[in-house]
Amino acid sequence: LQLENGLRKAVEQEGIDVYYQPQLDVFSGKIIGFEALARWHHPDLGFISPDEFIPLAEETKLIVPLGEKILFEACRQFRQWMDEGHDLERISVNLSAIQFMDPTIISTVESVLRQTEVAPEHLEIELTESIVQDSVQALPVMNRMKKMGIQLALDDFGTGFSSLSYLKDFPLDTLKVDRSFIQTIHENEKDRAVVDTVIQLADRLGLSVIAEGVETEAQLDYLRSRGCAEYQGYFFSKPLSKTEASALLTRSV
Ligand code: G
Ligand code: G
Ligand code: MN
Ligand code: NA
Repeated sequence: LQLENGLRKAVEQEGIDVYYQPQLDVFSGKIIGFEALARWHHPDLGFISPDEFIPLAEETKLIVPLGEKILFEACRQFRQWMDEGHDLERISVNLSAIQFMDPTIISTVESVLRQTEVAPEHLEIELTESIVQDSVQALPVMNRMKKMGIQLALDDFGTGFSSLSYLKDFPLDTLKVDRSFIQTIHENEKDRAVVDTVIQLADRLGLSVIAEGVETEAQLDYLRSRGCAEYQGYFFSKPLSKTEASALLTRSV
């Protein structure tokens, strides 16, 4: 309950920050975009992981106002970077199932894009499997987002109970290969087989692929050898504060 009250306060008082993890072109090494990730520095308890507070925000429905603030701030920051002359393709934002199923989601996204003047093509929404599993509810929302021109990515692909029918039936643009497969590429033939297959499958279906959780040069080399076009991970950078991310962009011009 203490944590819940703290979270409510943090949502009201802008106590939750948005961090940005660079996404890169595997071949050119260019920064093509960022994934927005929520960070909470509790005044007494210190850093609290999103793995802890996002589920709490979902239970308490605080995820709806919190998610809207994160989306707005991420788009506002993206707009600022573009205005500063950085040539980025996208800002990726995670949505939880509760946000996605909320009847206000479409008007929220429309309003944020309008206010921040971000073209919908630059916004990528990351969907979890728990969203797409409820296809009766999710599909119409996905279709409306798609029609608006927003990009849709399936996060943590390959974990849980991913069904291939999602790929066939849903208007997805991108698969995000879960980091669990990337991290043992060099130890585990089976993980290599999964990664190779996801890359080929995406290619055949006309989807983009991004590898998550790339931590070593060897992993990056492997992905390059397999034609995986994009990656993110600690090898290049952990998620950064907006100040750190801005400095990184300025340095890499
Ligand atoms: O940033 P980190 O890897 O610690 O995030 C842990 C989990 O929290 C990941 O599954 C990530 O997708 C989720 N997460 C981080 N930020 C957000 C957010 O803004 N919204 C939602 N819905 N999930 C987030
Ligand atoms: O579920 P989702 O993919 O949104 O989770 C993203 C989370 O993964 C973020 O919390 C981020 O901090 C974490 N992350 C990003 N890159 C790496 C990495 O290279 N290694 C590990 N272990 N975690 C990473
Ligand atoms: Mn994600
Ligand atoms: Na993921």
